[in-house]
Amino acid sequence: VKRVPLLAGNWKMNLDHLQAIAFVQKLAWTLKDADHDVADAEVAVFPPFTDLRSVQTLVAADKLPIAYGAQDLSAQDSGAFTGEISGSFLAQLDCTYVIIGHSERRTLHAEDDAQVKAKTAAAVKHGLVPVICVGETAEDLAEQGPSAVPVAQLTTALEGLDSSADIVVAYEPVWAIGSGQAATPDQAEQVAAALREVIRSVLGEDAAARTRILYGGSVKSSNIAGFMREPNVDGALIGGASLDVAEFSSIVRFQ
Ligand code: G2H
Repeated sequence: VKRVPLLAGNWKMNLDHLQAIAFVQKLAWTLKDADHDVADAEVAVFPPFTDLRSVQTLVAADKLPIAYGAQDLSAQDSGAFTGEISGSFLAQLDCTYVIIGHSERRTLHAEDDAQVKAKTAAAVKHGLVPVICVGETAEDLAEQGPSAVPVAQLTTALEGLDSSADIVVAYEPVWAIGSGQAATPDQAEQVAAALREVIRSVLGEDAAARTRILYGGSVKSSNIAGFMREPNVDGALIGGASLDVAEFSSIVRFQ
């Protein structure tokens, strides 16, 4: 199975609606100028909710080779959940993806593995591809080694999913996020291999072979190639470095 690399920009709470339009247009021009082929690497952006409608319009109007998704969703379909966003709303905006369980959600919004599991199920139910984020803190790393926490997080998130579910997994060691201190390609590979084993044992061989596992945490144009050489790393989730069109474009063209 050939897994098409996925280079995904997590904007976090950056770029308002006008900035998002300018960014996506400029990104599309840059990729076109570089003759970027989506068969070689898929490009996705994850803007704030309030930008998604504009991004949808822009991508659809010019058939841009840029996928997009949201940074979170509700585990519920609808109802009295003030401030929450349903997966059905995201599906109507033609989102392909939705990030689930980013460490900032886990830490700042106390999202636990049970919620991540419920949100993963909701995403799949609404036809969205969940980008399930897992990763250990520096403390976890010191106490339990590199794979234990991400493996446990992913095992819970995948419980009850159909083996045909289309998912993406992002390994983001918390100590590497926004710190400038990325994991080494070796470290990323070791955990990605363990996560692929989890997918194999919970969802089966086909799912393990086709599912893309991303590395995230201080990825930039100068270190992307090392990660992409690893057999179990199929792309990256990029925060800070995805907010600059030139930098993000050169990450996308990592070869
Ligand atoms: C990790 C990553 C994107 P950054 O949060 O999800 O951010 O690349 O800024 O470390």
